[in-house]
Amino acid sequence: MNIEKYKIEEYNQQAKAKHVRKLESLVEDINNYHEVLEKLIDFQIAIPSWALGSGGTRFGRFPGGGEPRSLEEKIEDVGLLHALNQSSGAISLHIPWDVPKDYQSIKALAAQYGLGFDAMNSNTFQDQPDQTFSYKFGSMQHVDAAVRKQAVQHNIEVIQHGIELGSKSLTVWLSDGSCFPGQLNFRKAFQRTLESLQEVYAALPADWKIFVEYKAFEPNFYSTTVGDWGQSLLYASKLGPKAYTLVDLGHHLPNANIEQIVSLLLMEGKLGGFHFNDSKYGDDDLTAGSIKPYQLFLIFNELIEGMDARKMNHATDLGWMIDASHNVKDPLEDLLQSVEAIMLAYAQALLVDRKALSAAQEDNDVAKAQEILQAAFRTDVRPLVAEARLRAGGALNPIELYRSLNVRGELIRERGSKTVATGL
Ligand code: PSV
Ligand code: MN
Ligand code: MN
Repeated sequence: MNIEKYKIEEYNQQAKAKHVRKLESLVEDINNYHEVLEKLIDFQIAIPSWALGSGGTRFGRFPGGGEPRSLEEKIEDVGLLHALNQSSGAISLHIPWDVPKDYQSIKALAAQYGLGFDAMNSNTFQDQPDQTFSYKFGSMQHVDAAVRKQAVQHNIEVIQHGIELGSKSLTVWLSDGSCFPGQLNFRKAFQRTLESLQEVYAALPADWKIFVEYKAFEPNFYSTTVGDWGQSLLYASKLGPKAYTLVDLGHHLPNANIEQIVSLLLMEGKLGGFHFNDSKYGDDDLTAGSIKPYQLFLIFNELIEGMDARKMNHATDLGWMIDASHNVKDPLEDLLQSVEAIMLAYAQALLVDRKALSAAQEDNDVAKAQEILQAAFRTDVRPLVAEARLRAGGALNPIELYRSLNVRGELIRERGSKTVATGL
């Protein structure tokens, strides 16, 4: 399915008067309006291929129908999102779920929708049917060198797929760890993992990055071998300049101060990118901004502060990606909501009066500092984000148009109601 340009324009035409009214009153108070608008237009958030179907829990799964059955259909779905919001210009693939049969035709299809290929993801947390050794007791940390070699080889294959597609990064998330005290020698596990990662690092092209994603728990519940940002930073530092830490918002212990982690990783030049999602309890993979929108804003506040201090390009110097799962919502609607929440947090953080904040901090004026942050956070920036979308050729309200065009109904008609997307 395709959403033709004229349908977006028609929709925008009838929604425009109301939008302009709201925008005008907001713009009066923003002195860097054009700069903010341009940054919003440039900002793109990659969509994970595995989030296009209904997720599930270990208790069950309730698919909604019309899910993508192939890599081609996953690209088509991201194309639909991008047509609507003009902010989802890349897809992130997970191997072996998304092995391309023909690179040229996959690349051509993505280009047709204006999409690029974001970070490639390897998978050594599941056993595949044709695999020689099991990852039951880990992959890169495994006591058996043959298992480690298999995991390294898989990652090198993932890099090779990525090179063919024009991706520039590899994200490695390892489920390695232990379930019980005594199961694992932490030092040996770390060293074996490091050696395995070094072999993968050696296979990276010169212009590639490797992102080391950390996670405190699950599926191992006693220890995780890349368990937190400290461990990830250790690996990334030992690996070299192409290695960075990746922050997935759901991978921390409760109440972790993620914005502070972000600030320090940026200071060290070792923040690589993000997996956006939200959570109340653990790695819940809920819609970004659905539970803790203030936290998302505070993270963007530190991102902008740190990126500007290092003169980094907001849009291109870090990897921005969603990593979410949808148990009860239409996955495409959920992804539109996540992208919108990320854009809103980014826009609000762009409005922070940085000079005044810095002065308040230097004066120990705690109340003033809070007033400054919350003034930005409480600004309704929805018209601003909508205006950026409008100028980029997207829809003023993507979900409203998605529903009025009955996109899901059309996908069910084309693909059927009993489809299962590959992924988790
Ligand atoms: C693990 O929880 C994770 O966040 C990693 O990024 C995986 O690659 C992804 O989920 C999908 O399983
Ligand atoms: Mn993740
Ligand atoms: Mn996760």
